[in-house]
Amino acid sequence: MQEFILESQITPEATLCSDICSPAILIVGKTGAGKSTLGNILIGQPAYEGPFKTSNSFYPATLRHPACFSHIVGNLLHFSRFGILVLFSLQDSVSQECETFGMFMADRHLNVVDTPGIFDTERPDEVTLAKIGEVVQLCSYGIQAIIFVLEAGRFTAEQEEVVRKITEYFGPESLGHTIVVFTKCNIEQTVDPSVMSGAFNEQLRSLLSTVDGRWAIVPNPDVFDERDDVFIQQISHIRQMILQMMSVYTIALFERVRQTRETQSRIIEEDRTWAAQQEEDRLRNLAQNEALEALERRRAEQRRQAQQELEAAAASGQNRLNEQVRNLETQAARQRQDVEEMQRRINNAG
Ligand SMILES: Nc1nc2c(ncn2[C@@H]2O[C@H](COP(=O)(O)OP(=O)(O)O)[C@@H](O)[C@H]2O)c(=O)[nH]1
Ligand SMILES: [Mg+2]
Repeated sequence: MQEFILESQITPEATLCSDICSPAILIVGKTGAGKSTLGNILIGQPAYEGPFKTSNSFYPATLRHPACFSHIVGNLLHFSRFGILVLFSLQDSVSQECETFGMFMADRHLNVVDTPGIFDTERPDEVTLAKIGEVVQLCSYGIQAIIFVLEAGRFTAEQEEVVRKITEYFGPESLGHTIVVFTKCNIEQTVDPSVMSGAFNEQLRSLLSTVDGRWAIVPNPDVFDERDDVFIQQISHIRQMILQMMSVYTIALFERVRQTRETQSRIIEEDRTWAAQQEEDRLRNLAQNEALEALERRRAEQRRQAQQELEAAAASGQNRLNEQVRNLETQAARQRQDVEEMQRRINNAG
């Protein structure tokens, strides 16, 4: 039987992503996986009406929380400048930012950070990861745990891609701080997690072994009451795993991962620029050679034409000369005949 951990308590100075003055628990995963719902449950608040806004959140509920209230008032003022209150825009803007709420868990103060979803249709993953990176920079007390939220069911190629992207972003060491949790499980799986694990496929088993088998089930709040033993037991299991992490994933480590990633990106970029330059040079040389060859061909053609014209001119000059010679010969023959005729007449007259 698991040892139950006392309900956590949301701290009065709950904040929206500022001043993260204790170790953080990052909740990451795909949009709609159930991250915000889990965030609320972890800080001991109603699943859909806690300060983390879920797709089910309704504004009057969130307005009850003072920290959300000030944030929302800020948004209202912003929108009211245009003379219109677009309430649903608030939800859009809020869900795309990281949100943080502090809490005590077994006398330790921790900050739960809900992050925008990877694979969001609204914006590219690079932007989402950059947002997560910004908030991680604020976690000067390190990251106690990264909770990876996956929807139960077949472990899809897309989920595998989410895991790859996040692991690549946080670096391989982060796996030592990762807990995989499954949402949207059925009653049978939630009551008896071995039903769930019995159906894990090879890829999922391999992922879970990289996180030292840290996985848990988030009970469906639509089915299980927060006071239900199954609910308490599963959430306590998650809290226990969080608290059992020996060290925090420090920002220095994240910084190193970030620098390595940036160096790799720079090298890739430099390689790409170099390859592009090479290609440009190759094309320029090719163009130059082709231009030279074309010039050479044109000159050869000009020379050939000139030669032809010369020969044609010479040939026509010769013809004209031959014609003149023939004419002269004809004239000479005629004159000889005339002389002979004249001679004959003279002889006859004599
Ligand atoms: N069936 C089921 N639905 C859930 C569960 N957790 C969250 N949801 C629903 O999934 C939707 C998205 O939840 P939300 O926490 O906003 O997801 P997020 O985008 O990852 O923050 C909401 O409609 C929730 O009601 C769960 O364990 N089971
Ligand atoms: Mg959310």
